[in-house]
Amino acid sequence: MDSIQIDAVRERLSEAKKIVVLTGAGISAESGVPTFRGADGLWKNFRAEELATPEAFSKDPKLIWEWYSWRRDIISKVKPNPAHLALAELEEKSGDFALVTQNVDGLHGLAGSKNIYELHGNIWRTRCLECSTVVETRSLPESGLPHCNREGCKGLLRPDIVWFGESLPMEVVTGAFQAVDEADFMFVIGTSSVVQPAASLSSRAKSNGAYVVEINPEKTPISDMVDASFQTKAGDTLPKLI
Ligand code: BV8
Ligand code: ZN
Repeated sequence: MDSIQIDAVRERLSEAKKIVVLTGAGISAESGVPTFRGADGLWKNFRAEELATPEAFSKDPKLIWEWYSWRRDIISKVKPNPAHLALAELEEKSGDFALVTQNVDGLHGLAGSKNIYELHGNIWRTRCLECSTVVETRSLPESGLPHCNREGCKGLLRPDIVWFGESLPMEVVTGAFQAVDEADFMFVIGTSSVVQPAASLSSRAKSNGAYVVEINPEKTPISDMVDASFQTKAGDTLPKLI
């Protein structure tokens, strides 16, 4: 990775008025959380697209809760990595900063980030199918399915996560899109940029004149469109830039 590009991006970053960051599963990879489409992305040979749907849940809620409890177990044992921490530090130093994440692992919040838009929900929250109450549910029953403990309601709980085919929470989308529309600098870190509408945010920022920087060891559909692309791990480059 050439130091000229590092200096150029550091320069741009220091002049930025409104910074927006989009992250995906890749930023948590160095914490030990499997990504969705990487080599370690499978669980019992299922792909996320087959499990993360309302149809899959209504067909076999036990299987889907097994998948989420497997992921919860992994996430409960990991901690934020230098990339998460660098973003929290950048927010501290910046005036106007927004972090838009596709991740549901909550690691950005643990790292100290404040202004976070969780586009796809959060793995630690559950939502009742009957009364729609959303609560943080750290532990799941040893056996059987989790049910609502609100007075008089016995509804089945589902993860408070946006599945394929489901719309994203309006207030989160509105806030995230506004941050992207106003930004003059955008980081896109650790995402394969295939899942919509998150994947459209980088070109949206670019068309508004923002300087867009991608950090991803692999090329993605946006790599040729961005202003600077570091084909490295987030943990290697982000701390150097910040
Ligand atoms: C919606 C929750 C409509 C699950 C997730 C065609 C057919 C069918 C559907 C569609 C279609 N075209 C568009 C759609 C819609 C669909 C979609 O985009 N499908 C894709 C697959 C084509 N989108 C939706 O359904 C969305 N909803 O559109 O609603 C609507 C509108 C109005 C009213 C009603 C309905 C909902 C999308 C949300 C789905 N939920 N997650 C869960 O997490 O349990 S998506 C899932 O993928 C995760 O959230 C994940 O965050 C997201 C994106 O993946 P990435 O984060 O990018 O992770 P990935 O593994 O792919 O890539 C990791 C990257 O990191 C890699 O590039 C790798 O190189 C890099 N990396 C690895 N190590 C490092 C690293 N980078 C840096 N450092 C490292 N160390
Ligand atoms: Zn309920």
